[in-house]
Amino acid sequence: MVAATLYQFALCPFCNKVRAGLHLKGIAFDEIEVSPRSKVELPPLPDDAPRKVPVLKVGDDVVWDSTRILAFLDEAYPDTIRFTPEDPATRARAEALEAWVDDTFIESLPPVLYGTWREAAQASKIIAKHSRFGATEGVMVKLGGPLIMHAVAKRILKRNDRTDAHGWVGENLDHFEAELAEQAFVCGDTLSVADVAMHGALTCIQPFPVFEGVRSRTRLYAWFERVEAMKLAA
Ligand SMILES: N[C@@H](CCC(=O)N[C@@H](CS)C(=O)NCC(=O)O)C(=O)O
Repeated sequence: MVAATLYQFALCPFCNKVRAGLHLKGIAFDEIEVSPRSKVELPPLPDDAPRKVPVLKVGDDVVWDSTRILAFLDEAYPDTIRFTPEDPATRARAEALEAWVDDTFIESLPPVLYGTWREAAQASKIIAKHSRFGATEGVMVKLGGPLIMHAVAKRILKRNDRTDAHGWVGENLDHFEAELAEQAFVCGDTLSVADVAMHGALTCIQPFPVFEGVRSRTRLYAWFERVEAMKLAA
């Protein structure tokens, strides 16, 4: 089997989505932690590709963007669990929910992680535990990261005309839980890209206090653990 390499930031929700996908498919992969400022570790990319993570390299294939990467994995590893539903209506719903996670849910996260100075300071300690940077980059990421993210969090709230960050995430969790309803997975009996995206985003906030709001929701947390168990079993 050709080696797969994931270029990532450890606490990036889009990277955690791809990591979830790789684990669920049982694909072994190496991880390269990319420096947020220079991104020198990224493999050569075409001019029209954004210099962002995640990027996945499998043999000569270099794929960027978490949504494209999950679709690529279905094609490149046909003997593994499929994320893209065959039925057109289910597929459309799964892709719409995946886009909602990427565009709306993930957008609402920085304000609850870094919205107040207290949260930003706490985040700095959590990031120090989870990031894997060298000395200089490490200081920048652990101290500079939360400072920058605090400003980003304020901009996000303003852009979305929101003042209550935690209330906003709560509404989003309500929305996903309502879509999940009594089903095993958000699009029915079978796992799809929508589950992979949401699981990745939630894994990313697992070390933060806001994850308590996930743990306390019985149905949502049971779903989270169901997907987690599939990752471990693959
Ligand atoms: N739509 C992309 C979004 C990727 C993205 O925004 N990645 C962020 C990290 S969470 C990034 O690399 N930011 C670095 C930068 O913009 O310079 C995906 O799904 O992969």
